[in-house]
Amino acid sequence: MQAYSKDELKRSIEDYVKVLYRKGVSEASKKQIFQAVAYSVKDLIIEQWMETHRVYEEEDVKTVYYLSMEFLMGRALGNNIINLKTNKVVEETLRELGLKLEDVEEEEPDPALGNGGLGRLAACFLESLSTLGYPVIGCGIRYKYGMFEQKIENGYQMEVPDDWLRDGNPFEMKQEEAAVIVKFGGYVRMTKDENGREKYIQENYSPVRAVPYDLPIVGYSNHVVNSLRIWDAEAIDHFNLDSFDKGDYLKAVEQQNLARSICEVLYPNDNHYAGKELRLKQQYFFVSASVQRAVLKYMEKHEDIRQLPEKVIFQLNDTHPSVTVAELMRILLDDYDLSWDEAWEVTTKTCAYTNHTIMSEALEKWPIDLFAKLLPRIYQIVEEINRRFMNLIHEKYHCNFKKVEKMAIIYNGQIRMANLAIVGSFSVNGVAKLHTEILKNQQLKDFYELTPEKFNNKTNGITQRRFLLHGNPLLANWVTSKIGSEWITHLEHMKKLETYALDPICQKEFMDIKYQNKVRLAEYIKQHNKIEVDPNSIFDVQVKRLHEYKRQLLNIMHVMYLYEELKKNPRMDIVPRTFIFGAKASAGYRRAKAIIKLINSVGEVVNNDKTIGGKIKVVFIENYRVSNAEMIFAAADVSEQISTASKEASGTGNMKFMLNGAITLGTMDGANVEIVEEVGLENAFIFGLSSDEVIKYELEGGYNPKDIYNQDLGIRTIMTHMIDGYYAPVNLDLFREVHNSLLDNFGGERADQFFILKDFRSYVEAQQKVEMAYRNPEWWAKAAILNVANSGKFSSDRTIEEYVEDIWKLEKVTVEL
Ligand code: 7GP
Repeated sequence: MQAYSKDELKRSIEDYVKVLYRKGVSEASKKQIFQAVAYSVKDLIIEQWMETHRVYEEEDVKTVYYLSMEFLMGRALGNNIINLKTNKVVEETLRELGLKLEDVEEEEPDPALGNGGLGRLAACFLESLSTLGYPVIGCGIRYKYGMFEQKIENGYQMEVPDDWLRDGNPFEMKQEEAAVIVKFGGYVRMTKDENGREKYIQENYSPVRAVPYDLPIVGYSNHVVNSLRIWDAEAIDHFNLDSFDKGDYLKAVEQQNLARSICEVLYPNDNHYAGKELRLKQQYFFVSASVQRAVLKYMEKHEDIRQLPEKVIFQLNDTHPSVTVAELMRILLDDYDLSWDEAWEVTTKTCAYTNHTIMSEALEKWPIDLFAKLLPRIYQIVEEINRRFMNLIHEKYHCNFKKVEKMAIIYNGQIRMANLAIVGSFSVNGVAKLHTEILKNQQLKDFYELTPEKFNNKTNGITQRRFLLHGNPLLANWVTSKIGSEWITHLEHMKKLETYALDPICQKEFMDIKYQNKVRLAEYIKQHNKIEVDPNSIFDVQVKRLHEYKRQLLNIMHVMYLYEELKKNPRMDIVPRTFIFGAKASAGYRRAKAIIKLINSVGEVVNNDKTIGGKIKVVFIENYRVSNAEMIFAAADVSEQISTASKEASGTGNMKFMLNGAITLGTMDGANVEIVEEVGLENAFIFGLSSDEVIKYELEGGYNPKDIYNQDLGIRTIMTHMIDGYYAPVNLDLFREVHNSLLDNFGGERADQFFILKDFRSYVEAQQKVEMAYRNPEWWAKAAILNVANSGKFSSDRTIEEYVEDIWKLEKVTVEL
């Protein structure tokens, strides 16, 4: 079937409700209706999915395998029906059944197989690849529990497991016949084959069965459906167990447990490395399964494995899948008998690596003993890669020890995954211009000097299908009414909106839409937070993972400052402001959790202080995730992008805000730099140290925040209120660590390492400019429209075309039905 009429869809929903739940539509719960609708939609997708596969087979296409530990997909139903262009039919059919599409969409669990930027970027990329008609397989892990659900209790974050598969996932398809075995542990035995060639055989290992589940990635209105392939681990069938034959009961049970544990849970760290053994198991598990499958698939149609790079690319999403380099080598050496040089040639033409952070605490390093024990054959190969690479370095730099220290893959008892990824890849890219420059000139300087041709920039992007068409239908329709619908697949067309930016009628229409979206968010806040916020106030929003470098602390300190000013002068004339936060903290990140508590404590005091007449409100949105993000972006006036310059590799939320007509208040960091380049400095609020200044201070060992503290009464007052019970009457120590971190060196950590006090006054000034600007409605409307109009560059379609052109070299396909 190609499309549904309303009657057909109605019948299909009725059938599914009956078959799945033995019920009629009127008796079914909303959740059951969601399942029935989703299955009906899947029936439409299937035809296109099969046809896409057929074309891929027939044309023997080159495919990119996008290897990622995280895919933060967000809900599928709403976007699938938009991309299938069947949303109107679904909406009307449901209405006739007495249901609202929005309510049915709300029943879908929000698949959260990712933490933040890196995982969401992967999701946008897959959607763009389908929309542009390029062959991709997203390869990841089918975590049983995704990102935890955040509950705020008494101002504290609590983590609740996210059992997203409880009711089953209607869109997924288990692919039993594509299962492969992944081997852990044991030892490697060397023998010789009949030609006297050395062979390495892993023995006495623990096998795990990797079974893929495929999810459809529907392109926009082009019949292309790619797959996200997420792997689940199963124990080997008992009766096939070697060890059972030998009566090794314990080993059999161990293998059961290994399989059970691997895909149990997503590690909730963002921009931070925890070094857990289970994490390495996860990495090797999904990498080995994906690479094995890719090679098997290739060999179905080709004779010579040495031509693999003509049809296959492995794109490594950060270093989490870096073992790909060694796993591919293993397969080429051990299974296909290539020589080392031949295998290395293939590998380094197939792998490409993207770096997503310069934060040093995110650098993955594995202790040799742990690594070698878990992956004995892979370790041998990494050692050999390192040995040969070190020879090269010694030769080139005449035994310069500094070079060895920086560039070695194995050093100081540890395996450095970034170095492995760089050495094993033909392409290394950063995710925004500034970030790539910092990689080349600082972080990865030595590698850049050795192989400059590998380095390139791919500024991130976002999909406008989800973050405007689905998330903000009012604005999407308005844009289409002005400039037509080409923007949906060619975001650069937004530029045509510029001519409307000065038109008073258009300005009013635009601001009315913003207002309605603010009303929608205000209702959500009323319902979830029991706080009344005024849709006429400025919605000033910071939503992203909680991290010190992202400086939510700077934001809330400004709120504390403003509150002090209001207390001193309750009649002070300010434009009412609603400060909106949303952020999950990694479960083990103590200081981040304290900052969440601080935000909530400040909110508690400010929101309930009658003397300030409701001029400022603070709202912390619980359980920030893709689904509520879509609504939040649509309602924002101010986009807070205030990371310490140099620390945010790109940011992608900044682009989503811009697309929805929020104005950036930010530092010259990550992709903010390019946002300003597009929209103009006059249509953004920029403040703070530049990345060069930050880097300079860091090289000098930091700065002394006490100088600022001693001179600035405003800062001193709010800091004192962190520890005098003003916001934490029962426990004066609650925020002491946060407070002290701004003033004192501690352990190896510099005082105020993220330059909060240093940037504070500049931030306050920028906030005052925001206030002034908002008082001029014409100016604000114009600037907001210009932000939308100049967001064209930030479509992930543009980013993907650049990857295709410079790195992947894929051909576009067309799928006809
Ligand atoms: C993030 C970066 O922090 C963010 O700036 C960027 O926009 C995003 O990747 C996509 O490129 N990094 C992570 O989420 C992360 O965990 C460590 O990086 C591996």
